[in-house]
Amino acid sequence: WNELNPGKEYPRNNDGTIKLLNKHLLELNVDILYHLGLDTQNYDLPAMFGDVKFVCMGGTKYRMRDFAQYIAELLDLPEKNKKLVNLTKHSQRYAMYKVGPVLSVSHGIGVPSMTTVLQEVIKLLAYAKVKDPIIFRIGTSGGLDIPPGSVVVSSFGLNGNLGKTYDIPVLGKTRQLPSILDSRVCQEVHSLSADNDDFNTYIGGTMGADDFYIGQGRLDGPFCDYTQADKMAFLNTLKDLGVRNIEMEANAFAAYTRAAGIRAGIICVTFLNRLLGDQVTPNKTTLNEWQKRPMIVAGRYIAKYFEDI
Ligand code: R2B
Ligand code: URA
Repeated sequence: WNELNPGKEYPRNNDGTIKLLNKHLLELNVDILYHLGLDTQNYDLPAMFGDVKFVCMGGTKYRMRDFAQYIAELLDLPEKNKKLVNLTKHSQRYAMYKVGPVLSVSHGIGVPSMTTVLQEVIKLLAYAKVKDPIIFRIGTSGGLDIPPGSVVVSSFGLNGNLGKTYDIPVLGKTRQLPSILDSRVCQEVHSLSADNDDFNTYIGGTMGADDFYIGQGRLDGPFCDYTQADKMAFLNTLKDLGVRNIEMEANAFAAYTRAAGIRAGIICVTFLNRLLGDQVTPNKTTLNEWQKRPMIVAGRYIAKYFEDI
């Protein structure tokens, strides 16, 4: 009973809308989505967001604005010639842009920041009566034994204790939620990698660490009491478990989207090969160029979806 959603894998209503597994919400006259700067009383959420099909989340506000702009051009949407509006602007913590059927949302660094806005996005999708949405995380990471600039499509999430769960204390006891991602979405995204891309796209597990330095086995943080050999042993253990990259949200993102019954995928570029070092050395131009790769890969999936229907 550790799971928030112990029963069906996808708790959906018959029409594909999201069923929120929380009966307390029925007692609220108005639900305030505090970090999104929206609520169920002053906003017509079905009118504003009912046509959403994809939500893409990523760390920074600027990257998610760029992504929205990229999608507007890719899908040839009317928004491509308009100035994009940050829909969360009253709340200031995050940014959210809507271009046609795609929502582009920033989530900050790390699990608590990401899960806070993700949970409000899940409620938003439910209140807006969005049908069968798919959520992607497009992000950055450190790779394991693959060339920097490669893209990884995650097949599962792993926590810092090498478990395939997101562990969260609830009322004084730790719950363990399985970090499972939709394997069809993962395969489909990967299948869209193109022969003429100037980067490779891999499928593999993704470790979500609770820290950038010791939490990812780095030697270059302000604290470190282990050796280079200890670090290498750890990274090689990860590799043997099928982990291809390390970032800071994957296990919780996988766990919460699954608990909500929403199909999800994680697409990250790698900025370095962690078997060769810890510092992120490429220059800004290179990193900016590489950050577009998860956008390109997610964009292909989204464009194909609308071509096929
Ligand atoms: C990847 O990059 C960020 C840290 O630099 C973090 O949000 C993540 O998962
Ligand atoms: N983001 C991370 O969390 N780790 C890296 O090594 C690079 C980007």
